Amino acid sequence: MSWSPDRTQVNSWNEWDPLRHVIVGRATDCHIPRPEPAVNAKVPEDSDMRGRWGKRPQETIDEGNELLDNFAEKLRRRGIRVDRPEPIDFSQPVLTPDFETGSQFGCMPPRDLLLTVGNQIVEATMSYRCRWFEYLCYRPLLQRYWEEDPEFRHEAAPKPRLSDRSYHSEYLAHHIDVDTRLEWTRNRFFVTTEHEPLFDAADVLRMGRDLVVQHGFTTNLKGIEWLRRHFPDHRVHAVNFPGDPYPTHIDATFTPIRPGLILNNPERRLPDEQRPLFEKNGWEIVEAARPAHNAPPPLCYSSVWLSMNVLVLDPKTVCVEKSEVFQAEQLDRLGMEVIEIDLRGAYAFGGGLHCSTADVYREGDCDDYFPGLKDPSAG
Ligand code: DAV
Repeated sequence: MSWSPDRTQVNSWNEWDPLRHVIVGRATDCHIPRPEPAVNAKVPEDSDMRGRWGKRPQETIDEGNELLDNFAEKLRRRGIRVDRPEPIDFSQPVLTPDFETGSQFGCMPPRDLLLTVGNQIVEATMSYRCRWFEYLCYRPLLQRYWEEDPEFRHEAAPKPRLSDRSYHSEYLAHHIDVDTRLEWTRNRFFVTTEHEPLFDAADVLRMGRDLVVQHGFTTNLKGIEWLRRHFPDHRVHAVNFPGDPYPTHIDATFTPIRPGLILNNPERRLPDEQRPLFEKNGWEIVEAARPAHNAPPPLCYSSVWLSMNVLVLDPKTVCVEKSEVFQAEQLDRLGMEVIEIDLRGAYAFGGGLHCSTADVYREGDCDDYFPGLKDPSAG
């Protein structure tokens, strides 16, 4: 069925088909989380966020919101429908029978939480305690889509308990040097255990009939198995990237641009034994350009590799952060029209252009981009 701006329809099978309807997050009331196992594991030893928590400085929130509003407006001017979440009061604690944490996170990166596959949007389990209730910010939108689109399947993965059994206590150590971290992640010893299924939506790349999922801090093998059982018509592939000491989300590491072309972070190379899946199916894996910055902006969880966190609008057009000149040059050379978006001042709230968006509608169907693999429904 074709797209009409007057009708709500949920449909998105991949990361590159023409984008028509998207959610863009907000920085409002965003908090730095209190210490908790999964957050501590992600914050680098030398980060200015260590030992700090509570509401972020209001002037940074105002700047972040202005940039996100401008981004949304730029997309609207290209004819894309843009919806925004409704922040809840993130100063409220999260209290369950299994854990308690004093405040919450925010709703800037919808990509982390919402996994759109065809006519479904799945609320991910998440693995940070402070993000347990984040789905509430998106419920007004998801309920509206549910009312307006009779085909829309609103799904939620089983809420995890996130008791201490979900985290490896070794990661609670006050200081872990980078070599130890690299050895742990090379051996796939991540902060999350296999006690229960856990995944963040931003660990999943949607590539038509194939879902490529990063096994790392925020997604465990049971989370990947949950996705496999939930999407029986898809082939689900686990990947991991040993050079990353803090493997959280795939979208600053492995970025598909269009059918046949994927950028890989040169410091987080896809291991040799995992490359044939792509290379034998006509995908070229290209090393991404260097980031333009030596350090992330203040109070930011993410690495400088948000340079790769681009938003593809269609197979010829891509949004790149304005200051990421090397990434823009490379994509231009690869034949893409590059649209510059000023968003670095919003990175601290949870990521870049891909993180701060979640697909609702992209044109196109569920195609097979890995023709050498057997049909998923053939069992
Ligand atoms: O490189 O720090 C950021 C990805 C956020 N969704 C990184 C990963």
